Amino acid sequence: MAHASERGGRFGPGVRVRCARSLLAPYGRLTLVDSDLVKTSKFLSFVLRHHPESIGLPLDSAGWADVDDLIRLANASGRRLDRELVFLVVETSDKQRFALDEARTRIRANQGHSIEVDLGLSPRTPPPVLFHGTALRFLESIRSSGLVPGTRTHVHLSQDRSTARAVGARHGKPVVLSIDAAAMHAFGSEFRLAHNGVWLVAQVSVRFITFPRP
Ligand code: HQG
Repeated sequence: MAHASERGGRFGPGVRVRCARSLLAPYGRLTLVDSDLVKTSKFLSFVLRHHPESIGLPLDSAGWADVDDLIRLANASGRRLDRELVFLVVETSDKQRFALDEARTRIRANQGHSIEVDLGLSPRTPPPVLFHGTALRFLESIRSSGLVPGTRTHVHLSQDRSTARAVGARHGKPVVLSIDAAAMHAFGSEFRLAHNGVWLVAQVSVRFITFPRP
């Protein structure tokens, strides 16, 4: 579900599969299908955001893992992985979930962690209004406790309504909340912009949330 929007991607619906095939053709992996990319992306998210220990993968304090370690340990745990597939998933991720360092020897998740990592993001002034996509069934709880990060390290906010709606739809009937980011910032909340355009905050108090009218 978390990766449902991988159906589209920045190359547009359907294009990524053809793209993947042509990119991988020199390696003889003509049978690669879209679901390989989605499955691998989910696996990378699981390992790099949440459970590196599941395959014994060392991450540094900034969340970076050695690509060769990742491939070796993934294969040892029964997950078929090679450099081409890793790079392809990074390059075709619609939400730019992952980053490679310049030498392409290290990889990390751009955001979405539940483990504590220092992404090295400085606090920034946010746009006056940001959006949070959630599901109708969470509204009652959000009205009483505000937005909390749950299993992640941060609450995720989007710059536009349509992105927020897609995020909310992962959980059920989507609802888009408007967040008074200017006021939060004025009251001292720190905002960080992840490399993939997601805004990260520790939490959002109810008083900064505008709920849609029923
Ligand atoms: C909700 C995806 C009850 C919150 C997306 C959300 C995003 C509350 C859910 C990224 C609550 C947590 C993160 C409260 C918040 N009571 N429910 N007080 N406060 N919630 O998945 O924001 O595809 O952890 O509204 O694109 O949905 O994984 O967070 O519905 O950037 O790459 O609790 O994940 O990216 O759900 O999504 P999540 P999220 P990926």
